[in-house]
Amino acid sequence: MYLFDSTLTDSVDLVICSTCGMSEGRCGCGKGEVILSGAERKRISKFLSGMLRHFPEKYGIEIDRNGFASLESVIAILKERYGVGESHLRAIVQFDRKRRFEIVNGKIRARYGHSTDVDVRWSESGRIPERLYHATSPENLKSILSVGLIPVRRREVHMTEKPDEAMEVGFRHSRNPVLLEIDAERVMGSGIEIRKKGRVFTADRIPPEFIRVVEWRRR
Ligand code: HQG
Repeated sequence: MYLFDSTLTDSVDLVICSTCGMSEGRCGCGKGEVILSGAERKRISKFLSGMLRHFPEKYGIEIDRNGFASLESVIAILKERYGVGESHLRAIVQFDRKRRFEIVNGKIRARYGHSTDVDVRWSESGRIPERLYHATSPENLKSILSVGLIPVRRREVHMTEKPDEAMEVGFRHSRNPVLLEIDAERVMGSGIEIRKKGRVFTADRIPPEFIRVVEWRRR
């Protein structure tokens, strides 16, 4: 039995201070200024996810084969829509708890979650946990236990190391999600690649024999 205890949130203010630099919530000396409220930060982050993962053409930005857009083009759009600039974008990226975005050499991309045709077959180095978690709505269970986890509308299946983080996702789909444990070691042993992308782990598919339902209740 797994005891669920929710603590994750990205809706804390982002603060800049001449002494302490950039921080989340109050800075060390307390003199910092809020550059983005928690709500603004969340709104912009959701917009970025939508644009970089699903609808770049809607906003006229070009995404390369690896999912990168020029930082300049993204900043221009954020300026127009939200009146914010590069420092705001960098703060959003830096403090994102799920490490959703990555800035490299003047370009930005979403690490995961795509529905568009970008090359998703890359992985950060680092350990792949032996067990991974995914939570879903109860209506999906029968199908998942029969054909496995498939990407549905996205390019990959998404999993997390921590059951709590999977449950956060599950609650977006259902008030009473089903928690699934994936035997990642056996998945990889069967020749299916598992990729690490920030705090998220992805695969092309997870066959049903490596999936088990975990009972849970609130702490
Ligand atoms: C389900 C968010 C029936 C699957 C999250 C899920 C994640 C099946 C839904 C990331 C199935 C797809 C992705 C099958 C899978 N039969 N249903 N065979 N196989 N499904 O939104 O994992 O916060 O595409 O269980 O944190 O919920 O936005 O996937 O319920 O990391 O950064 O089909 O998006 O990231 O739903 O979420 P989604 P997801 P952000």
